[in-house]
Amino acid sequence: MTGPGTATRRGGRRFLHYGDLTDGSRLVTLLSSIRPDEVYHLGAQSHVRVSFDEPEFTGDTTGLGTTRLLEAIRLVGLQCRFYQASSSEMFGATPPPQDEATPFHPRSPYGAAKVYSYWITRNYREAYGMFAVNGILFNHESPRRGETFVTRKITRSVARIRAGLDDTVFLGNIDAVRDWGYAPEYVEAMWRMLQADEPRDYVVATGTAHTVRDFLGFAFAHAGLDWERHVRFDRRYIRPAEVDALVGDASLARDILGWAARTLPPELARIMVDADCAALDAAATTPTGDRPVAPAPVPRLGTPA
Ligand code: F7E
Repeated sequence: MTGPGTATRRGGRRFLHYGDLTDGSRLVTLLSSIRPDEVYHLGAQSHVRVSFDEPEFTGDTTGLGTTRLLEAIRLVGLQCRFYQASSSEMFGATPPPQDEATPFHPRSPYGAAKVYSYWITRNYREAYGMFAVNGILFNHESPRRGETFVTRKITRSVARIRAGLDDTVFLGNIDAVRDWGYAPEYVEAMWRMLQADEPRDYVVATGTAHTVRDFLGFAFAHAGLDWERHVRFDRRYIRPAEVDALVGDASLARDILGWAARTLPPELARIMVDADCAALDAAATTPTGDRPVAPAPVPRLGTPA
């Protein structure tokens, strides 16, 4: 909610409301007029590299923004359920596998701000009895992923190289290990957390470990390309402190929520490459002015596991 606003649905229509996580009084007026049953707090300055350049803004939005939202709920007297988008970045330097009992050791202003938000969410649960939960989500991707995050940067480059529009993509540390899942499945996990009988915090992850190098292999190979011919190193993408390895253990989510990841990184890379290639092909055959600006829609979810 640092941008144009929140969405509410009444009578089949969706409303966007302006609001900002740095504007506490606006959050109060918004919540008192919407009176939601469920609040999914996903707003943040969410780019880890950018958080080193804008640490204060990141702390204000990603950290204090959560307190403003929780406090607005409390002041309005809402009985709503609250979801906090906590992050695997909170684990930072603590080695994998990481679960709900793993100690935090954040390695960026973003990770530190998320740790603050995690604890303020728990504090409102314990102090005021709010149904407030932390979903500790590991990296979750889709064709809608922002273009500056590494998976989408790669799949977009694959599409452009395949189309002859580019030849090279510049990356930083390709030895970093991540646990990449498919975002629509993770949204389902978020929803399940708010339907549970008791408020608890959950790790959401696939439990698989891949390097950025692996993801390059999956994405380029899907387009019949050799990534080593097209990838160059650029030190500007190196972070002052790196998170070397994140691999989640989502056993609790499986046992209590009945949730498990279904899409693993090789398939995820194929979904994203296909969407970026299709968007580029559509742009090439659509008259200027009518060109699509968004990537292809994410496929609908099947029956939950
Ligand atoms: O980087 C390395 C980079 O920016 C992944 C956010 O959604 O997930 C995300 O955070 C890895 C890092 O995501 C480039 O150094 C190499 O090791 O895609 P990313 P992230 O930092 O893991 C967590 C769960 C969140 O909560 C965050 O909000 O890839 N890497 N070369 C690169 N990363 C980027 N962005 N660009 C590169 O050129």
